[in-house]
Amino acid sequence: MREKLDKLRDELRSRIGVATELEELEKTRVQFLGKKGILTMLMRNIQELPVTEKPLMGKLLNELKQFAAGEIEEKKSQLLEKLRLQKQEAERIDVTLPGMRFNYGSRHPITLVLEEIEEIFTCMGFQIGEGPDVELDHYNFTALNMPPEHPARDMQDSFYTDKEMLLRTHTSPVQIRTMEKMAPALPVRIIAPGKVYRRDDDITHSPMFHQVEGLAVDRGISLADLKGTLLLFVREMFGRGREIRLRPSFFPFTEPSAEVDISCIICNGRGCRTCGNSGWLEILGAGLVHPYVLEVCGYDPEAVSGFAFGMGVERIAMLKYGIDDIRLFYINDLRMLRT
Ligand code: 2NM
Repeated sequence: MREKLDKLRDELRSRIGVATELEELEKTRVQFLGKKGILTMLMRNIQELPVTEKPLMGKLLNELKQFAAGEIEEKKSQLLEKLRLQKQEAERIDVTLPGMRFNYGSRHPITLVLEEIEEIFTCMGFQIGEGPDVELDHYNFTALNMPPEHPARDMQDSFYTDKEMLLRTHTSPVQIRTMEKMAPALPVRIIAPGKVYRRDDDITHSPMFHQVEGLAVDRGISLADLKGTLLLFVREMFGRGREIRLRPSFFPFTEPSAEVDISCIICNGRGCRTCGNSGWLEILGAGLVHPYVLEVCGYDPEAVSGFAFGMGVERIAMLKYGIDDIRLFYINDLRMLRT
């Protein structure tokens, strides 16, 4: 019997020694210590032994059971520790690996140019004015010296929403509303940035685009004030060396009126494809506010005068960023938003 226990102890030792998995170890435990395990059975059999052997065998068997339980428990914690280390290794984070790249948001070129124009004019003392995109034709046309029969009011050119309302075709109605509200207070110095709408669609025209218009009204405002203001703006916007020239033109709401050119930002005036070999780029319309417009708005054209100008934001952004099709601004091409 003693030899048998020694053999069992050896077998247990080697079984535990080779066990590499928890399941394997558990199987061994059940085989030796489970309800029907070898050691449990032997314990029961002690009843049948001669009374002289019982105490010794009982003692030896108990020792073996305790030994088995202790060894198995120890091996179990070794295996658990091994598993824990494996798991930790597998989950280890390499903090030296490059991080995930985010797609940062950025501002659209139209927004950038708009903000740049606003910054330049607010630094010169202009306020920013706003108004509705859907306008009364009174503010969009009539007050700007375009009476009901005027050709620019053609249904073919504008988006009317009903008989006397339309999507504004320029931001001038903001200037009209501002003068109307302020009159007869002086001076008026505002710019009106925003969306405007015209029935037009090709590589240089979009049915919705952005304009900034400016207005200054005071006693003694002259063409010289207009030219000086625009020269300052152009040199801030396009660079110190820029020149401008004013060519006579016509708008119903200004008299006299002018188209304003800047020396070509590509060739510096020498002549290139962008400026059509002329050395000049047309970027603004301007003039002295027509006496009729001042009068409609509540100012005395005998006592005050004003200059006004307007520019297309898309056209400036196209020149500045070398974009050749206006529609590229509106198709949500992400390249527009990468710096
Ligand atoms: C332009 C050209 C010339 C203009 C005139 C006015 C107002 F309301 F004061 F009469 N606002 N903007 C104006 C003048 C706009 O855009 C090419």
